[in-house]
Amino acid sequence: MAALPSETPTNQEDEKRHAAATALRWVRSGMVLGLGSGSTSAHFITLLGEKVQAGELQIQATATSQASEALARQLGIPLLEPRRGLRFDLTVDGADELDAQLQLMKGGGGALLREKVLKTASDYLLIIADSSKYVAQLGRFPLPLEVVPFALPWVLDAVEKLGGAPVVRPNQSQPDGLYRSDQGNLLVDCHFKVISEPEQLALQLQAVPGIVEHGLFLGMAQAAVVARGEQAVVVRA
Ligand code: ABF
Repeated sequence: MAALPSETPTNQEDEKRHAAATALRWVRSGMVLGLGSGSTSAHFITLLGEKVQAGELQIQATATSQASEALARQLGIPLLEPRRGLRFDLTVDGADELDAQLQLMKGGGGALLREKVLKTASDYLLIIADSSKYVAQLGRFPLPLEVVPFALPWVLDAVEKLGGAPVVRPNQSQPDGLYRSDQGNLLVDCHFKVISEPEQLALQLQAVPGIVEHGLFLGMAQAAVVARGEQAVVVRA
């Protein structure tokens, strides 16, 4: 695990902002960008919007969630609709956990499907995170799954057999009290506590019908900016 700077107490929001600001160094005019989701990505989108509005950057982008899309639109970032052949020079996104090998746990914000779709269409994925996300081993954060509603009972059985305690994500604002993704599917958070074989677990989850996507992003990120206090450490795969 790459050493992070000193153990002084840090402010998580300042770190998110710092990581986001550092990520702007990767952006060049003319790029087509994938815009991530979550609060760290929101800082990045906001800072990017300022550069676009100031005429300092000419870019186009697609967002990984309706929330990020609304923010980007509000900031005047030119948006591209999904289309055949669309590729991204760079996608900047957050994570719930990342380890020294840049294995990622993502989806705590519910955007894992579009995040993985855009990552797969990207030449480069840069993760931005505060120091609390940097872990020795994935798993303390519950692994999110996007699940087709019809398949839910059997998915819950399968997750339990794999050793994860599944919890269907609630949302009090929904009529049935359950969270819905941008695609209208359910989210299931799986408490594995420790995921010692992420590659194997990913393959096992991919074999379960009805799981649309899981939050393990393995071998996908080229670099991460992890902010600790005023310092930003670049972790490379
Ligand atoms: C998103 O960023 C998700 O994959 C992940 O859940 C979230 C992390 O949220 P935050 O940046 O608010 O900690 O990409």
